[in-house]
Formats: sequence, structure tokens, C-alpha cells
Amino acid sequence: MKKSVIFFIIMLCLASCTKAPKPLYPVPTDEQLAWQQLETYAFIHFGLNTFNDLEWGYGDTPASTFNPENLDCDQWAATLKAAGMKGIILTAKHHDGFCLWPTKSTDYNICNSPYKNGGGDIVSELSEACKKYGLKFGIYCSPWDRHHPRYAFPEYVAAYHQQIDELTKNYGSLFEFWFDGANGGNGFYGGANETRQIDPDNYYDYQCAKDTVLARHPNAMIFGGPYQTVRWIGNENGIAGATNWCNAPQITCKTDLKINTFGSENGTEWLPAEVDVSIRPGWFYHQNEDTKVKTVEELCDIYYRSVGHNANLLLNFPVALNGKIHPVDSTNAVEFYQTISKELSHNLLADAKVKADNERDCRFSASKVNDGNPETFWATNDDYPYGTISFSMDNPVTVSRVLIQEYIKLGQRVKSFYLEGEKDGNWFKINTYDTTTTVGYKRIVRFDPVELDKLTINFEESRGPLCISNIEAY
Ligand code: FUL
Repeated sequence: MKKSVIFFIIMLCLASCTKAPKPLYPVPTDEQLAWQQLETYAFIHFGLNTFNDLEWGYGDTPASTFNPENLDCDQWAATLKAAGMKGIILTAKHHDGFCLWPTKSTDYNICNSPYKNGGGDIVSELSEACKKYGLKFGIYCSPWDRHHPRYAFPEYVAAYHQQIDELTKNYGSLFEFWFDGANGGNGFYGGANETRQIDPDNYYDYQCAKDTVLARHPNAMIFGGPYQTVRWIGNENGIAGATNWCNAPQITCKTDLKINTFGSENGTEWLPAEVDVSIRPGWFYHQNEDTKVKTVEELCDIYYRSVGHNANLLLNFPVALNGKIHPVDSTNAVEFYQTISKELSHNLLADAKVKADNERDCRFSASKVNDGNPETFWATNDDYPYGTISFSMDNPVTVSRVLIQEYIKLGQRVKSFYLEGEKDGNWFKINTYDTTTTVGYKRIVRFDPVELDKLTINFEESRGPLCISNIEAY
């Protein structure tokens, strides 16, 4: 064939292709997208509180009580890796003000503890262990400081920024920086023993804090404060909203918690949610909670209600007095990961034939939802903000989970959907445990096992044409 004819045919094909749907704002940044793909990572709460059986040290506990005898950050990293965690966030400083690294900002730090005769640096040890085990590393540095004599005055803000400077400069690449939301109240404050209140949105100079973090770690997410790039889910029970938008208004320290939990369909910011929850009742280790570690079943339920509800899961491990993750916690966490991996291991739709009632064109055909490529997606026409997609199996299968992902680079769209099955020509609605409203990056719905030879997903309402990149069933 002549070159000009081939060129003509190519041009004809391109002309007949419709365009991809326009983005429906807000949309994620590349960094937010990469962060959402992490899905599960761990928190470590460890510090003076651990050695004094406290959750919120008052700020007067002597540094000399910090004495882990067999501290082993490799054990933390190895355990958490085996539990499927993609990274670890460490409480470098909690509200009591005690710093786990040799900071120059205060003498209330690890240099004045017996640990390694004052020569230790746990932020460095954990950062190294994370590198060794291929885990990302993040830092929590509490803005509230119940020890510092000048808390609530400008001098503390300078000290806090010095801490942020040290932590962002000396410990390698960070994937997240946590500004906790607990702020002000009573404390030691250098012996003043009083109550001090501040305005969290303005006192800490969060703008500068964010600039420092992002200048050195452009991929890092900011948790908390008025310039956050990811949002708190609004509770510490491990549960994201049944409806969960990444869209939200700009959140400040004063925003209504409901916005944190559900996001907001008309929100103008892309603020994906993070669910933080501890594997024990407390964030720090207490021996009397050795019998209260969350069971594998509870952890799986948390997974489905967080990752399965379009949020990241930040699962906390309170490191014990000996400086290690307790065996009950590690056993349950690893078994939890194995259970979820097993439950979601064999996608029953991988080879199914797919059909939809509306397809934008061949580049956005229904078959894109099970081609294993997250970059391709099924899309409907601009005037079709709904759609039905069906999967036919060669042989009947038993299903109890359906997993759906939107192509969120173009915005979160789906508002409601429902599932139907067909067995021997009889259709039935599938009653799910999980709500079938929003989808976003990921929605997993659970239901009692049903046998079917056809599965249909009816997307009833969407903010615009559908853009679905992946559908799986287990
Ligand atoms: C809260 C803190 O007050 C808790 O102690 C814990 O650190 C949790 C993750 O955040 O706001």
C-alpha cells in the first residue's frame, strides 16, 4: 500500500475516535495518586510514654526513664513488611515533647537518656531499617509540646521549626509528614504547670512548615494543619465514611468532622482520606493491653472499611518496653495480611466476556476494565452519566467480593451503583454489607457468597460520564 494511503487511513481512524472525557475537577496530583496506591502502611508510637505507661505524657517525665534494652528497628521493619505495609511513620516527637533524635532544639531528647549512653538516634535507625526492607519512611512530629517552657509563645514556634528542619534534612526521603491535630491544654511547660491555648491554624506557621517539607520532599504528603494534602478520616476506629469522596473543601483545624469522614461531592480540593487506627486500644504500649490486640477478623474488617472505602489505612503498632513489636501484634498483623491476600487472590472476572450498554468508542470499551492495565478505562458518552456493565463466565462461580476502581486522574465520579447476579437465567439483586455509593480510587463490597454465571454492575448516578479502570470479583 502506498504511504499516502496508509496515512489517510490513520487520519480517518483518528478522526473517528472521540476524545477522552474531560477531567471533572478536582483531580489528584501525581504525588497524591502515588500515595493512594500505597493503600496500607504502619504507624509506630514509641517514646517516653512507653516506659511510663502513658498515652499523653504531661511533659515532666524524666528523660532518664527512656531505656529500651533490646531496641531493634530491623525487627519492626521486617515484621511490618511481612504484614504487607508499604511504609512506616514514626512518632519522632509526641505531645510530651520528648525527641527520639539528638535535636539541638531542646535538651528533652534521647541524648539525655540511658539509651546507647545518650548516643542513640531512633529516627536514623528506623530510616535505615526502612531502606533495608524497601519501605517508605514518614515522620510524626507533634506540634503540641507539653514540655517546652515557651509553648504558646513565638520562641516555641522557632524551636518547632528547627525540629522540622532537622527531621526533613537528615533522615533521607520522606513520604509523609504528620502534623497531629491535638493542640494546647494543660501541661508542664517548663514547670509552669498551667493550661495554654493557641489558635492552631495560625500559631504554628504551617505555611512555612509545609514549604520546608515540600522543598526537600516534593513527593511527600502533608497530614494535618491548614495546608494538608491528605485528610484525616475524622475518627480513630479504622472506619472511612460509607460514602467517601476524595473531593473536599479546603480543610482547616476547625472544619466539621463530617467533612473529614465523607469528603464532599462538590469539594474543590482533592484531599484523599487516611484512616489511622491502633492495633491495640492505646497508641502507646501498655502491658495490660496484651490481651486486647485486634484480632485477624477485626483487622480484615478495618481493611475493607478503609482501603475498601477509598481511603489509605495507617495501622499503628505500639512498640513494647523491650523495643520490639509484641509477638501477638506481629502474628495478628501478618495473618491479617495473608487472609486479605488470599481473599483477593483469584480474580474471577479475569477471563470473563464483558459488555456495556454504552461505550464512548473502542479506546474506552467495556473490555478495558479487566485488561489488567490501570491506564486504560471504560468510558461512557458525555450525555451518559450512568451505565451497565455485565460479565459472562464460562462456568458458574461463587462470588463474595466485588472490587471497583475509577480512573481518578480524571476525577471521582460515581455516586451510586448496585450489583446483580444471574444464575440459570434468573436475575437477582446482590445485597451487600458495604454501601454501594461512591467508588473513587477503590471500592470493595462484601456480600454472602452467591453462585452466578453473569455479574452485572449498574452505575445509577455519576457526576459525569463514567471512567472505570478496573473491576474484579472474588
Ligand atoms: C492523636 C494523638 O493525640 C494520639 O496520641 C495519637 O498520636 C494519634 C495518632 O493522634 O491525635
